[in-house]
Amino acid sequence: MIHRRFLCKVVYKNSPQTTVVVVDKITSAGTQFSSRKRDLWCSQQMALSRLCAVCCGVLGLLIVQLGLAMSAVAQSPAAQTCSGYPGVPGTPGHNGQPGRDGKDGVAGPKGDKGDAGGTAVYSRIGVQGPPGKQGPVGPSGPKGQKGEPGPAGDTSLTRALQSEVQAMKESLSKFEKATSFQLFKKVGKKYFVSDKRLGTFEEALKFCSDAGAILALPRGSEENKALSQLIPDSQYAWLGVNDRETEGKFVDVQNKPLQFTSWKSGEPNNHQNKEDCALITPNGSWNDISCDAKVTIF
Ligand SMILES: [Ca+2]
Ligand SMILES: [Ca+2]
Repeated sequence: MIHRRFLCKVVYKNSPQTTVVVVDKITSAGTQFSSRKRDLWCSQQMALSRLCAVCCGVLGLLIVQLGLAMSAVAQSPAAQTCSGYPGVPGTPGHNGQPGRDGKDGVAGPKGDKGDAGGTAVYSRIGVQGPPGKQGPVGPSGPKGQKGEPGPAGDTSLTRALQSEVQAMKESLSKFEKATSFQLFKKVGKKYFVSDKRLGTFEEALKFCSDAGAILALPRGSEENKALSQLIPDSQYAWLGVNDRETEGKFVDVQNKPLQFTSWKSGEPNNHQNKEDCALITPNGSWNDISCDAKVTIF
């Protein structure tokens, strides 16, 4: 046996590329080798190569299709029906969220009657409640019998009380009248009142008598000053002082001698022998003038 090796040159259609294929051929020792046989072996070898290439391509396609088919089978639900060996159990999963409450069920059957209750215990006397409201006044009762006469009262005390009460009434009446005047002022224990009207000495006496008072007459320097301060500027006020009975002898309205005077220097001068009534000026000094002059009444 003789082993021969040939180099076959392959030329592809529509391509300048060529390749060389090694062809091994075993022949008998007596086989004669020729170029024609060599070309025949090469053509056979090339045909086998092409056939092998085609087969390889077809086989590749079949393998690809088989792989796709197996993949499809593995993904299809039908694969779950295939019998196989059971796998290893997995670890249990976590508990899920509790589900929502279900609907109310159907009312159950009525229960059996309960046992009889025990006997109640009551106290015989309860706690006393609060007192009720006071009732209305009842009707008058019958007149009682006349009592024994009482002891004789103190008539002197009674008269004193009555006299004091009367004095208080008169004082109150004067006070009420005094408060009705345009001017009202208390000086010491006296009240000076005035409507600041002008009038003669006689009109002044009447005005004061109607008011339950007497014409002003200061009993001291304090009262004299207080009265003078009530007199409006550039005016004068009558005093309860005159010498109508006896010239030069001045007395009050009750014909009593004066206890206090405040004559201006050079007064009383009885000017023209016509000045028998006295007045007070805003600076507190006195002067005698005619009783018919118009002077502010206090
Ligand atoms: Ca006189
Ligand atoms: Ca005078």
